[in-house]
Amino acid sequence: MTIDIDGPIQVNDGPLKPSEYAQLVPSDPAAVPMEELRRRLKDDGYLYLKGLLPREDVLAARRAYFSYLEPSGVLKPGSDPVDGIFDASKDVTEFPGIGVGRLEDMAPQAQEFVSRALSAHAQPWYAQDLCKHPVLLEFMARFTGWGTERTLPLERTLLRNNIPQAKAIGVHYDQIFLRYGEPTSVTVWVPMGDVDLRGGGLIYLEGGHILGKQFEDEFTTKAKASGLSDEEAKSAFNRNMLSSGVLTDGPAAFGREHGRRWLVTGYEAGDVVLHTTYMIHASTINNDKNHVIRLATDLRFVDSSRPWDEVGS
Ligand SMILES: O=C(O)CCC(=O)C(=O)O
Ligand SMILES: [Fe+2]
Repeated sequence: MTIDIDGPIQVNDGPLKPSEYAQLVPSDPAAVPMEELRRRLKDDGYLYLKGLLPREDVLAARRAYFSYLEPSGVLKPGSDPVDGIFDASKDVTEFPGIGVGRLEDMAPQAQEFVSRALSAHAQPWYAQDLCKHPVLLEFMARFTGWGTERTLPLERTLLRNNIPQAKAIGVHYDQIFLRYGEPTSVTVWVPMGDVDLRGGGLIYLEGGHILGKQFEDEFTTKAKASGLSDEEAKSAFNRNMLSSGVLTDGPAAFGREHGRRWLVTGYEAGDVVLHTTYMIHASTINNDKNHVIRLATDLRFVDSSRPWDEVGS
């Protein structure tokens, strides 16, 4: 990876040293055969598809989102909503992320911001036009081999805005949140807009899908050894992991502890990254020099002919 000319990549527990990260490797969906794309997801735990979706369709959703949130005062006055520029004269704590604290305890402006960020999930420009984008559905049906009938996008999605400097999601793998389903679901992370290398993008632990599976197996073995049934082991796992929802908040220390690098990149609208259910990932702190708010969503696809997580969070 090239030298940091623009400052370090920041995560929750500080900067990553250049030796602690490497490039997330892109794949061109128009040029690489499907078999090879499948092999990459299986072998690497992730598949970073450049330009899968039409850029203008992703930007239309970004524009609609920020127009919808604009009344909360989050955007720089006079800026174009599609750019999603944060009003840097305001304090980040005035714009809490989803799930941070209780609505009724917030100031009116924060309440408006969070309520809009939540109700955005139900708007047609998101729930239909983006989440059910025909290019995405068609690609996933072919890629998984489940076909259009069985390829089910879960209604439960998480559309997250990352305001500059706000805390990022900690280190986790998604099976933690999908515990009641088989581990065959695939997450599609969709950046909704361009994300600078320092703009708060998702990062993946090199070989993280193998480590995630090890965590899971070790826990299950321990739970079984202590006499728990499969179901009891699952709910013990939930209690254990979901108390915070993540393995740890700090990617830098986690990477060092496990002797692995984080795979990083800047993203463009239209890119998506698929990852498997044990793949370990986190987000970086949004340090975008132009105060661009990072917007992205996690979409999950399951085989509807198999048991899948209908109850989890
Ligand atoms: O958008 C983020 O910061 C986190 C996304 C994520 O964890 C996922 O897509 O599984
Ligand atoms: Fe995740």
